[in-house]
Amino acid sequence: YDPKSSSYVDRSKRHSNGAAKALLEVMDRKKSNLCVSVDVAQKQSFLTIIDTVGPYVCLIKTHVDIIEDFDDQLLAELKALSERHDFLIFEDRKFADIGNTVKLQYAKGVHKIANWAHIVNAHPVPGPSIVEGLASVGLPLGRGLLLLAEMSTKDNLATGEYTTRAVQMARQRPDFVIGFIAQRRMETIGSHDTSHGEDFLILTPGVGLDVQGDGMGQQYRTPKHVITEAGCDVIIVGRGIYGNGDDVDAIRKQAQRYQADGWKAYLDRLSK
Ligand code: 5FU
Repeated sequence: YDPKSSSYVDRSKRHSNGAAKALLEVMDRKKSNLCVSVDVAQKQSFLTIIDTVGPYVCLIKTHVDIIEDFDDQLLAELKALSERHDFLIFEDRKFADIGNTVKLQYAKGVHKIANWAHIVNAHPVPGPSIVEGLASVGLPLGRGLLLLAEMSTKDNLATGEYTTRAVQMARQRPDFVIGFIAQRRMETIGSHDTSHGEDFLILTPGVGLDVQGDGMGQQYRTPKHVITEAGCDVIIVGRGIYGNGDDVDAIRKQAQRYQADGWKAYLDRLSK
């Protein structure tokens, strides 16, 4: 079994986790493997971008702690947009603490992330206890977790044995860990036999069509490289979509462009 040569919709049937299933189904339904990362500080701008790109994405990625005028109304509007435009929500929280602390950070505080984010992620650095802490909150709500097995930045430390250990941690909780933030497929890592039929979702940041980096360590690859060649599943694009000002027509055009490019890269991979 090779997830790289299987369709998103066929793969949805292999997942028991509701968030993973729902994501693969919406990707198929909307013909989109595009996740837009909406990293802006004002609520109005945040909601306008999401309303503009919503029809073209399978997933919206947030950093809710960036928003200066955050309030509960924003969450209500985000939820409404996710229903209107048919996308899931991924809060890029990058939990990284002991089980008890991440459990509190996930469920409580001002943001109450578990109430509205279908998917969150965590650094594997604390070991399996971080997954247990998050699962105690997320599993009863049908949520899914991604582990950060690799990063997109220059000279990052998530390589080699660290990446292998992240994959081993995921294998211990397949009901909750639905995949990885990574730059390539992970099933063959740790000399694992692919005949196990393992299927991870690989969500990949550091995607751009026009520039190679941002002068602060970010490194960009194209959808063709990420989806067709590296076999990842979802392209995560931020500034490539809204980085040239807040003209909604320009933002819409970029979202359409990345959606088309990402989908073409997926079809090319299937026909290989
Ligand atoms: F885990 C990672 C990573 O390795 N690289 C990233 O860029 C996460 N990101 C996030 O993806 C980062 O926090 C941004 O929210 C987003 C990329 O935004 P960009 O504007 O496309 O560079």
